[in-house]
Amino acid sequence: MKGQKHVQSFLAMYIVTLLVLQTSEGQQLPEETCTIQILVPGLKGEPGEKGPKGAPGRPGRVGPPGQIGQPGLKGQKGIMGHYGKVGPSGVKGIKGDMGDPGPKGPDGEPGIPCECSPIRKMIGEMDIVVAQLSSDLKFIKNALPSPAAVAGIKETDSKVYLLVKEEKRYSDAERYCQMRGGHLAMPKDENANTALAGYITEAGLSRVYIGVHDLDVEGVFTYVDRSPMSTFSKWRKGEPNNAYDDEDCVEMVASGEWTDVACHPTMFFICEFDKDVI
Ligand SMILES: [Ca+2]
Ligand SMILES: [Ca+2]
Repeated sequence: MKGQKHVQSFLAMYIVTLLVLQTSEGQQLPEETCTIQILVPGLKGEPGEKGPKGAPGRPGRVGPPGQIGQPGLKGQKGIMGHYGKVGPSGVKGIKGDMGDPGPKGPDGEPGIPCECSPIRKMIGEMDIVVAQLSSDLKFIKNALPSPAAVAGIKETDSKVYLLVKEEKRYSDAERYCQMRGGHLAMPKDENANTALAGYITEAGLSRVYIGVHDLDVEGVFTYVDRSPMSTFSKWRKGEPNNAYDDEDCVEMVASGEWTDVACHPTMFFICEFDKDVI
């Protein structure tokens, strides 16, 4: 058995040597390539010295996320940013005070001498007439939408009276006068009452509403502009009698006397206007 094992080892060495020779083909081999060397394994040697320190290993795996840190201290104030866009226009402001008067201008050219003082005087008088006519025209435009219904226009120093030949109830008559800037006629003294009576007679009328009533408090007559009747009245004898407990308005007859009558019948009437108002 021992001899057989020895032969096997020999054969193994032989094959190894052949393999070494085959791998050396193509290289510059020495002349003695045909020499066969038989290699026999030697005894196990002594352990070698400790080798040098190896290279560092590869990095380890990524660890788990850390805990949330504590909030840091507040930083310092930053520098001012850019200006923003221009905003929309504001509302219009209140008008300012008037400025100081400007400097005096240069003197004008001297005028042409003439004898024109009489002409100037005439022009001045015409200006006054024109102003009066303009005022009258303005009044007529306002007061006379239907001139055919007007029996006449009369005036005293302070009043203008309009005789209206349209039959209206008391309240409608007063409204008609108010729409034109006046009231039903309010005779407050003998002169005014006499003038009104004359207008009624001239116009051929027998009776008209005037601006007197006791609609607010029975028996207490006032003017239609709510001014009290203090010193003057012109009641006909036996009036006011509040007949049928239904007479709260007042008419003037052609003689100038007053009578309390009901307010709902329709009749002609007289409006009055203050001259300084028209
Ligand atoms: Ca009455
Ligand atoms: Ca009466």
